[in-house]
Amino acid sequence: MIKELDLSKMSRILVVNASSGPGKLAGQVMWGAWAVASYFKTAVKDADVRYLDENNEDDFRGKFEAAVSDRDTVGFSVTSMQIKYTLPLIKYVKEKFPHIRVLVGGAHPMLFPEQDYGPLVDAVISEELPKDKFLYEFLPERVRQAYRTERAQVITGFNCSFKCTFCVNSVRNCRYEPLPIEKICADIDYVVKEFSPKKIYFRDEDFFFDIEKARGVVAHLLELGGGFRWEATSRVTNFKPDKINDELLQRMVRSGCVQVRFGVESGSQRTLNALRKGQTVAHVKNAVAQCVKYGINASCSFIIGIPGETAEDREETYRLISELHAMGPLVEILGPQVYRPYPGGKLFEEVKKYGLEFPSTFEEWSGFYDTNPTGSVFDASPDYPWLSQEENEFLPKVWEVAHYGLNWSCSVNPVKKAIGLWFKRLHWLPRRFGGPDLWLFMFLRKKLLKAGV
Ligand code: B12
Ligand code: SF4
Repeated sequence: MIKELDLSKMSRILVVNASSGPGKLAGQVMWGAWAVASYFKTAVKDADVRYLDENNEDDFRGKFEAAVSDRDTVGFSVTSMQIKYTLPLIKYVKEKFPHIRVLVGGAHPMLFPEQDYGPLVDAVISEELPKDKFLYEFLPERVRQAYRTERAQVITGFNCSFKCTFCVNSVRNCRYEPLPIEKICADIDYVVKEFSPKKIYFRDEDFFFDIEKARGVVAHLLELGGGFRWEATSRVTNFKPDKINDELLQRMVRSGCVQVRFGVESGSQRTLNALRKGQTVAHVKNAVAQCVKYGINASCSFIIGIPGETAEDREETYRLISELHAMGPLVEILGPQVYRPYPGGKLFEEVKKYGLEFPSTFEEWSGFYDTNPTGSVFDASPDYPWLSQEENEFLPKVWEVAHYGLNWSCSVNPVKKAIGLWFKRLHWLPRRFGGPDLWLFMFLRKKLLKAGV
């Protein structure tokens, strides 16, 4: 048992997952906090456990204040980006109810167990709690709604056995952990019965790593006889004769598979090797071609702006993007997004050598993402010392050109298609990542998105 976590002192527990940015991740499942609430509910005798996820509640603050008063323990699940939104809640608890025990756990405490968490935090849990139960009573109504109308999620495995340098798994002593097939099948059955979803996303860092498990899931879906589509994430290296072969691909399609997501990252073999991605450009082309052959959408995500990457490496990425895009409308390009050095990962340690400074206390972390561009996904204008001033300015615009110029150019909507072809000809092909038309388009697009159009 984790020594700081004395279950005998806990009875009325609140588990909180605060926001990670100004926008809410509405409809998303917060697996860590959900696992923790479920664990407390089953491990603590007669426990009264409540669960609040800011992403999925209206009037979160009001509900939080109402829920806190009669608790003896409040546990916060924190990634580094959530500290800013978690710290004010911790301060509220300790000011009003100093007797309540405040726990923090999650990605940040796992990465920084020795950091100074200040006098308000009673226990820092830097280990995983058992994650074998996800009790549906804690699933927020907004997530239930997303399960019914957009897509449901079923977790099929945890972690990954690879050690890509930009990923948290490179500094965690972890291996891929599949969930038992009986458990996955029971979960699928429950989700299908309860939510009648149109689509299921199998949450797994590498769904096909354990091919027997993946085959078991496909067999179960075939037994169920369809009625919904499904999607999953895979490494491209799983597409080989003894794993995802033609026979399995046919079964996948018959069972409703519509999308496989790939972390392609780069078209430069040099960069892939530097990232220790354990894949070749040939693996990427093969996996995407196999998906296209069977009518499965291949979603390919890319990163640029990685320390050590040259303009020629980037050009190789653009060329691979063009080549995959030319395979047809089933290929979706995600990014290329500028590398963001989130804490965790060997590359994060590398970038410190360039002089980037990161906070050393929990309190300091809470202000970090206000001034540091790595916190925001799309609006970031980085100031990375390993990039030139020009690169810092134009690299964040590359995804805009790739998305609108390539994905939109295949759209069935004639307006989107026309805009897409414009961007493809005038921006993507000449590699022109700027200009007044791009600025105006993004300005209008943001306004329309904000207005909900
Ligand atoms: C699935 C996933 C998501 C999902 C769901 C997130 C969630 N909170 O569940 C979505 C897509 C929403 C998501 C979004 C984001 N993610 Co994410 N995500 C992951 C991923 C791949 C798996 C997490 C997971 O589900 N694990 C399974 C659950 C059961 O385990 P767990 O979360 O670790 O929780 C266990 C322990 O931490 C502990 N624990 C957790 N909370 C608590 C609380 C208490 C009180 C206690 C005692 C214990 C405890 O017990 C849990 C059970 O064992 C991880 C990578 C990884 N391998 O961890 C990245 C990861 C967590 N994500 C990350 C990032 C950066 C993001 C985003 C900021 C991305 C973005 N730019 O928008 C957002 C922000 C989300 C947020 N809430 O902060 C980083 C966080 C880095 C950091 N230093 O904090 C990670 C580590 C990936 C990376 N880059 O290296 N993500
Ligand atoms: S990036 Fe993907 S393949 Fe690499 S370690 Fe992380 S989860 Fe595994």
